[in-house]
Amino acid sequence: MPADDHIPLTPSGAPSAAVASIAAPTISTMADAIRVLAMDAVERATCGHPGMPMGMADVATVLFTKALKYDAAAPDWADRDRFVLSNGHGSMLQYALLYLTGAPGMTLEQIKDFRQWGSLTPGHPEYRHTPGVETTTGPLGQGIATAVGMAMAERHLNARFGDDLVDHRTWAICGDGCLMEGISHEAIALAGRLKLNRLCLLWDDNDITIDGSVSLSDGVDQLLRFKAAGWATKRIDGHDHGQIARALRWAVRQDRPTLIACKTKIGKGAATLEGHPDTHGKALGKAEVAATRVKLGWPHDPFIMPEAIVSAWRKAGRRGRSARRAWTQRLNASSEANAFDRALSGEVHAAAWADLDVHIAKLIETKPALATRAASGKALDVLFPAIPELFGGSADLTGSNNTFVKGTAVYDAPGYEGRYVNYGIREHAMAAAMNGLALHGGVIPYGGTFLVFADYSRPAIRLAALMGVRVIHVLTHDSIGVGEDGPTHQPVEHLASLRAIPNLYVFRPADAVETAECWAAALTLNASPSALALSRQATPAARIAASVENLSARGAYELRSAEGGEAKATLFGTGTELALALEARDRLQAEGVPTRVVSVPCWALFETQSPAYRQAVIGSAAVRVAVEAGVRMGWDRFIGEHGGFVGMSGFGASAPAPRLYREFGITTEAVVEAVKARL
Ligand SMILES: Cc1ncc(C[n+]2csc(CCOP(=O)(O)OP(=O)(O)O)c2C)c(N)n1
Ligand SMILES: [Mg+2]
Repeated sequence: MPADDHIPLTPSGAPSAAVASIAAPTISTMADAIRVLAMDAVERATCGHPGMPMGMADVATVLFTKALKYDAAAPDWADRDRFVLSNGHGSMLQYALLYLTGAPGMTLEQIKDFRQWGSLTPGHPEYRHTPGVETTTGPLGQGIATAVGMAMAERHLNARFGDDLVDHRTWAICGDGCLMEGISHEAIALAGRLKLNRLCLLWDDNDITIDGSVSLSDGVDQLLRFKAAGWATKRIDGHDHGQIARALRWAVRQDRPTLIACKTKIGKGAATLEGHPDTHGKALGKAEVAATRVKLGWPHDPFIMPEAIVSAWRKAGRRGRSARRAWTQRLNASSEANAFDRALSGEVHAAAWADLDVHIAKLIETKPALATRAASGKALDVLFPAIPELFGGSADLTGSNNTFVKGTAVYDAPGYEGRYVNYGIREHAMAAAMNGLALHGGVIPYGGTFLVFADYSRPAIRLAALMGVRVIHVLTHDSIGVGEDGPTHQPVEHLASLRAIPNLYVFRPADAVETAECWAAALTLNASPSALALSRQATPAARIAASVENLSARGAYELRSAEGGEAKATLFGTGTELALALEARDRLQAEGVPTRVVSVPCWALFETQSPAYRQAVIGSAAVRVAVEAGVRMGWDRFIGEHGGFVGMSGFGASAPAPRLYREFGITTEAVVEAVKARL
């Protein structure tokens, strides 16, 4: 770490003298600039969270002026340190830092427009929206687990490309709320087990949450908790710049992840409200703001930043420039440059598609009856070696999820070269860590669990969709086909509830060919997460004719046309129930009812097709029936209000799968009957 002490430290908590500070900015006056910006922006917006930015201004100032490796003008520099604000309600801390250090586009105007339509300064930090924001935060705790994923990616890419190209850290700030959320438990246990020593968590230990004192609801010894999970811990005064700087240097030396408990006062600097929960989530008010200016010795009007302070901050924002230039030279000289750039671009190697085509051609020829989870495993056998960025794992269901490709090294300390993560029974942290892996770049994460437990990952899946990151969820055991494990393990509403998430592509392939196609489609969707719903039980081959096109990527397509005249009925099906639709069609055809079958592996992709294509696929047959072993919600889009639906209307039960299908009436006969009743 370059020694960079051009900015003098001031004694702990010493109030800064306005005039002197402007002549020679100190850490104190630079931190006060954050405080004032946060307080004024919230005041102008009439809403927001001034307390956290004011409380953590000192820690953030020391971090950004002395430890963080970054070049504010180049927020996409691949070897930058990552900074995550897990307690995203403190967004003004991040915006103030971005403005002061000189991040692209972050002007004072943007700060004035805090929380307004179209500004770069939304209520909570949003990835893709604001250059320099590494991840979307706001749902407390997510940022911690996302940071774990970033730190995981860094170590893996370091193993692959070496110190010359990958050698950075992940710093995350979190609050009491983040630490109370269950996801923190999963995430810190995983990080501790993996000995992610490039990860440092700075806890805003202010003893305050919205309802009042932390002690109202929590008495955990957090240091002990982190220690128990394998972290190194330290407690400091979060307003003592010397202690902060020493703690950051200490963190860098540890052989495990680090927690720095920064004892702070929420709303530090506020005239009368310092330490008060009222500073958490509302504007301080005119009188308090004025009194705070006096207390801080800050004579400037709102949104007037003294030249000297801005210039000291801009200098800090350039601290990493020479390191970045040296890095660029190393990259240009490296024999790995192409592979590195390609990995970071997220582009899938063309060879993978060729290999997958061969695989699909073989499946068309051999027509295996396979569980789609097994078909997924076979697709991965082809894709994994061809795409060195694929980075898999499972939440302790590896054998069930078919996520492990034989011969793959497991990701672990000290080498981290492996590409398979034993996430443990931690669906939520797995999903959030996968977000961090994808956000970091250079890897394409996928991870497995049962579809029913997607509920445990849902908040992170939602954030992936909101951020537009490619994360692939392998969700097996996708219906009552689970069988004997019973209704706790049988998803019924999950397809509908996942399909409701914008920008999440839910795939439910019907056979081995569709499964391979869905994998290809998911990998191609590089600004969206995907969820592959896969069966436990075997299902016959539905796609028996070769096709040059990836038909699943259309979302829905006509699999069998009607014979002997215009179609009187259209049957829609997904996953293992498509086979029932196909059998029902044969029976109806035999009885003289021309019937077509439409396979619907991905609703969301279907919605992206042209109106003419969609109309043609839905067709004009008078009778429309859908079959899916889940709830009806959403299917009226295909079958209309009067269409027939063969599926579930309540929870499942514990019994062998064939019996369950019979008992719940999801059968070929039921599909045939649903058609006949409407002819
Ligand atoms: C998952 C989740 N639950 C609830 C909230 C609403 N919320 C925002 S901040 C907060 C209190 C957080 O306390 P702390 O992290 O200590 O923040 P501080 O007041 O110290 O800034 C709550 C409950 C949220 N953002 N996310
Ligand atoms: Mg707090």
